[in-house]
Amino acid sequence: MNEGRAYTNNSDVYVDITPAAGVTDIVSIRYKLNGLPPTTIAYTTSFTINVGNTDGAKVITLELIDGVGHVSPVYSATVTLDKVAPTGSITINGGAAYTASLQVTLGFTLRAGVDDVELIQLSNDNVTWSAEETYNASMSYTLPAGDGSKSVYVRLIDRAGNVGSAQDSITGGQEPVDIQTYENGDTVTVSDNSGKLVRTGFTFDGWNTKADGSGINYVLNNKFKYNKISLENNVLRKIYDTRLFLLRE
Ligand SMILES: [Ca+2]
Repeated sequence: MNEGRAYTNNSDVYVDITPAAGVTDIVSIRYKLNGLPPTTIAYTTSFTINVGNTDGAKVITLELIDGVGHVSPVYSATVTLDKVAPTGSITINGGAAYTASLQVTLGFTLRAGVDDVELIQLSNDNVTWSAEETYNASMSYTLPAGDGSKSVYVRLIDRAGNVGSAQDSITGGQEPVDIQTYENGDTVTVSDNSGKLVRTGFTFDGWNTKADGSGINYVLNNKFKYNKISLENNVLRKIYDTRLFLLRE
């Protein structure tokens, strides 16, 4: 039944009959679904039973009957109907906004109660999908080459073949590096976006000392005095370390 698989998402369950060697006189099949009154059909080696739309175990018992009314032993098989697609989410590098490396870690979080994901497929464009592979909560992944916003889409496939999906994006590129060193009181000139950090839907507008844009803004060629005490650290370095844009939609 169900080609030997224990789970299905199809209400029409396939039943295949293989008589013992030499048995040629079967004329009918009598089957029951979950103990309900029996249905009798003409003998065939393959047929479907509609098990309805309610998820759960479906126990099918059947007997084979020959031309003179001899009835075989009862044969039984169980298949579990599951029509609920898994739901969950994906993160790239734990949800980081930016990456300077194409080598990232994907993390998957399944919604509470979802425990039947067996396989995944991945895509960078939601069109072309990788081959199915075994689900793990975390895996390494190589983003497509080039700077820019990268998306990873995932199909979460459960044991019955239901498919759920999730997606996350991350911005690729290199943080710019200012190779100069500064002493207290030196004038620092803010550099351009030489690392080509980009984010889809946004235009580069400058730098900010905080990830949420609530810090100090700096744009290209802004000048400021480097002050080790008030800024705690080399400001440029701090700006660059935050790997930020000041973004304007
Ligand atoms: Ca399921």
